Amino acid sequence: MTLSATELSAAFTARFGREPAGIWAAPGRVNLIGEHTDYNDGFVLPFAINRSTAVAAAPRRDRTARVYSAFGEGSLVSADLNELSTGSVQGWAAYPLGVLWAFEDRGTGVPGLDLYVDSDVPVGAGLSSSAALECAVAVMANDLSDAGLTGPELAALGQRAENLMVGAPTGIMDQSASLLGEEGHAVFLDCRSREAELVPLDLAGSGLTLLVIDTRVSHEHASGGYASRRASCEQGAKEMGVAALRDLTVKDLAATAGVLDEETFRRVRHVVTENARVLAAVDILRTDGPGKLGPLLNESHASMRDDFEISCPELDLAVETARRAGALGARMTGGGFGGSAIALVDSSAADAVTAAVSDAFAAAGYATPAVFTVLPASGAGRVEG
Ligand code: GAF
Repeated sequence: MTLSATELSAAFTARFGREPAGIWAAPGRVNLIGEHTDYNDGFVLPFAINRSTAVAAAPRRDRTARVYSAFGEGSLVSADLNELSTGSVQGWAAYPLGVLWAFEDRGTGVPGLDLYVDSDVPVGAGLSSSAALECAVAVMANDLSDAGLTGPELAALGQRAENLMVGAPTGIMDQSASLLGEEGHAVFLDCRSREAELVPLDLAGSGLTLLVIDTRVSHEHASGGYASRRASCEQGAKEMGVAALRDLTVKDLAATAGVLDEETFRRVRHVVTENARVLAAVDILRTDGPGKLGPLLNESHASMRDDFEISCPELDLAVETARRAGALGARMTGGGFGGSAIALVDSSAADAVTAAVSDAFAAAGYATPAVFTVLPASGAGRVEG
């Protein structure tokens, strides 16, 4: 959130003419490793970041939901809770109103609401600004309706809002990271069983910095690329006779090559090897610590660039330049086709890597990237004070 709790409360009052009942916030996420594995029932290792979306809220006596976002020129969207149905809201308000719809749709009634949204999670940067907004609304609605839903249940509601109201066929990773994250930890999630485990990720204590390089190339999950990769994975699983690509191991790949067409084989190879890399990364974090993750990050990027084909020239330049300037490892993070790369660096090299990436982008004629540090932070909840 960009505003303090006091400022957000005052902004709510200025907009709606009364005090909010409370403020709730949910973080964006960086995915350390495990890309496009979540909707294949696989493994992911994201962490909640120290950038969040906050919602000041107060219940209303009627069935109206009004949601205001200060983002851009500011906009207020109003809807009748009784009229919400899949696809009935367009634009940014589909995320918050989609969550309220998902509550109602499962039989958990929510009150009419006034909401004021504030965020410092960059939009379109692959850091899950959408999940942050969904999860902030989800924890708020959970509290104000006394529903008592668990983090995994709220994550599923956020995903449902995104799939059915927004129309983006995304998986469960982002909402899980935003809800289940803890300071100093990554969230190791089995997307089939939905079991989550916190794995220590002590960057500062290891003398490391994790840089996010936002290429400013915007991505859009509701459009073609993401959905077509998901369709290829489902096709591959079907042709291999498994419920999901999670059921294939690296040893199965040789046999797979003879069955699938060349492109589907590469899509499948990415998911199967990426799952293995997540498991290896968890082992490394538990034994050697984050300083040894570099090679896995690099392999993951190559797999996304060459096999899954979801990188872009700006992401590749960010990753290659960061490595040449001394990063231990780097990869694109998130859904791809733009957004951000991450670079794991010795803290002493952070400035040099940042400068090298900025220079390389200028030399290539690309927009100036935003390069900043993130830390593993706590998940969504009520903001005190
Ligand atoms: C996006 C989606 F929302 C996630 O579910 C996940 O599939 C990710 O892309 C790729 O790993 O963030």
